[in-house]
Formats: sequence, structure tokens, C-alpha cells
Amino acid sequence: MQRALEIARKGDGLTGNNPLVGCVIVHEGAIVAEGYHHEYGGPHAEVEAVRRLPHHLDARQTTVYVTLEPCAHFGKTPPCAELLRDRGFKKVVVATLDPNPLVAGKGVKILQEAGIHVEVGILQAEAQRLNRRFWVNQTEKRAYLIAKWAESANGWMGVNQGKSVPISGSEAKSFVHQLRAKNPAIMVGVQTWENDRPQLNTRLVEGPSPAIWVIDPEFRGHYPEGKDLQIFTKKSTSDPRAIVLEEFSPRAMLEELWKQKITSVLLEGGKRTLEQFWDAGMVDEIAQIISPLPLLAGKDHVAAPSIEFTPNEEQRLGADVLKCWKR
Ligand code: AOF
Ligand code: ZN
Repeated sequence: MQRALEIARKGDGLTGNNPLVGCVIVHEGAIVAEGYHHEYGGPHAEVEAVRRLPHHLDARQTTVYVTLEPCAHFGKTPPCAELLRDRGFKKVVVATLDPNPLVAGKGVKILQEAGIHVEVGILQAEAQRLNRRFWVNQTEKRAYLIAKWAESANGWMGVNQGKSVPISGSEAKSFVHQLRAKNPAIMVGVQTWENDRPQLNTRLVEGPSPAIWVIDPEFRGHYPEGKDLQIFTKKSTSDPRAIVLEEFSPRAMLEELWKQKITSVLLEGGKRTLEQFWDAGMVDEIAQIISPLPLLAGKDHVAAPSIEFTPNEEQRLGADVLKCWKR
């Protein structure tokens, strides 16, 4: 199963809103075939592995290890559970059930009803962690949220009025642009939108720029005509880019994004907005960039969000330090 998890990771960044899945087939203690889900819309891991099973081997003499319950539905491909059943595998070991309601236990049932010995739960935590986004999407029906901010050595995030102040260096900026390219949407509060006029694009790296969402309960921001963005608000307005939410909460916003098929969103400030999402328990991941330089404190300066977390990963980005946390 360890090997199946390892090869599953090869699909990282390519499977869209589908999970990363790996599959290994074992005969007399040796791996005889393996496969993984390469890309969104492509064959599932089991199909890839079964295709590679040497012809002289009898499937009935082998065991299949797969990091996610074989699917039971006709999606872009026929059900993997039926493929494994029809090929007559003797035993199937599954790391975790699939939280997708189209599958959720139905795959295992198809196998068991055919008399195949099924074992579930081997390296389950690792398999679920591998697909955090997919898990949040499927179990909570909301977009996965990554909170990102940069702060100076003395804990300032920027100024309240006027132009944004640069805090991090060029390596950190490229990192942020990569993060943007990996997420289909980016969200900021109206204050940040008005103060910084952020471009929120990926101009420093290759890759698509995320869709922009502004959180503006009272609809007081200025949104140039023709600018491609969306606004979460409480006020009814004639602007077709506005989404009026009856319940104006972090969870409601993430649920709305998910309804619009947005699987993950990068929240880039400001301080209050970041804190609101944190307090609501809606932050799944943090990327905090700390610069080695202090900012001179002025009366307009904004402190970094007061969010207490213990990073699970730290790395240098030029002169800056990146601290990451994952739930
Ligand atoms: C598997 N093996 O390798 C993957 C599975 O649209 P489709 O047909 O690609 O189906 C996507 C759903 O299938 C996805 O939401 C998840 O529940 C499951 N993914 N299942 O047996 C795989 N990638
Ligand atoms: Zn499948």
C-alpha cells in the first residue's frame, strides 16, 4: 500500500477535482503490475494497473492494493469495482472508502457480493491526507481554503490607507504566484481590494490566473466595468457579478464556491478577513511568509492576523521564511 500511495502522488496537480489514486497488484509477494490516476478524465488507477498485469498470470492468484475504494459509478470511465470483479481477483485491499456519495461503500459491496475478500483501512490516514482537498469537498460540500499572508519581522502586514507596501522578496513572490496558479480562485476582503488594488494574477510564473472573488458585505467597493471578478455581498445590487448571500458567513461563501465547481480558494487578506475565516474553523491550510526586515511602524500600519498555529513545515524563500500548516 505504501508503494500504491507513492505512485498515486505522480498525478499531483493533474487530476483536477479528482483524487490522487494508486493501485498495485501483487503475486506471491512480488509486485507484478501498478498504475495510477494520471489526469482528470483519464483512466482510473485500477484500469491502468489491470492493463499492465502480465497475460500469463491468473488474476485469481493475485491481490490488488488500491489507495481509494474502487468506484461503483459510470463516470468518465466504467466502474472499477466491476472491472476487478469481472477479472476475478482473489483479494482487494483498500486504504479508505471513497467519500463521494456516488461510491461511498458501494464499490466494496460489489466486490464482497461477488465473493472477493476485501480488507479496508490499511494506511487509511495517509490515504485520506493525500487527498485533503477532495475530502473537504466531498464531506463538507465546500471549497478547500488556503490562507496566505506576508508579515514583516516585527509583525506588520501593511498599511491601512493608500498603496500596498512590499514585504517579501522575489522568491516569495514567485512562490505566491505558483500557489495562485494551483488554485482556481483567489479571495480578498473589500478593504484589501480598495487599499492595494491587487492584481491577484500569476504574472511571474506560467499557469492560469485564478478567478477573483471580493468579500464586500455592504457593496462599497469600486469594480471597474469589464473587470472579470465576482463579489460576495449582503446588499442586493444590479451588478451581475455580485452573489447575494442570505447567510453571510465564511462557510456559506465556501459552499457557494463549491456549488460553482471551485474546489479550492486562496484567501489573501486582509487581517480581519483572515481572522474571520480562522475563527469560523474554515482554514484548511496556511502559508505564512515572514520577512527578515522590520517595517517602520506608523499609525496606519496593520498588524498581521492573530492566528496561532504550529507550522508542520518550514522553508526558506530567499531571505524570507515560509511557514506552512495543514489541518
Ligand atoms: C477509482 N479509481 O483512480 C479514481 C477514482 O469522473 P470520473 O469517472 O473520473 O470519476 C471520478 C470519481 O471517481 C471521483 O470523484 C472519485 O469518487 C472516484 N475516483 N476512483 O476507483 C481512481 N480517481
Ligand atoms: Zn474507478
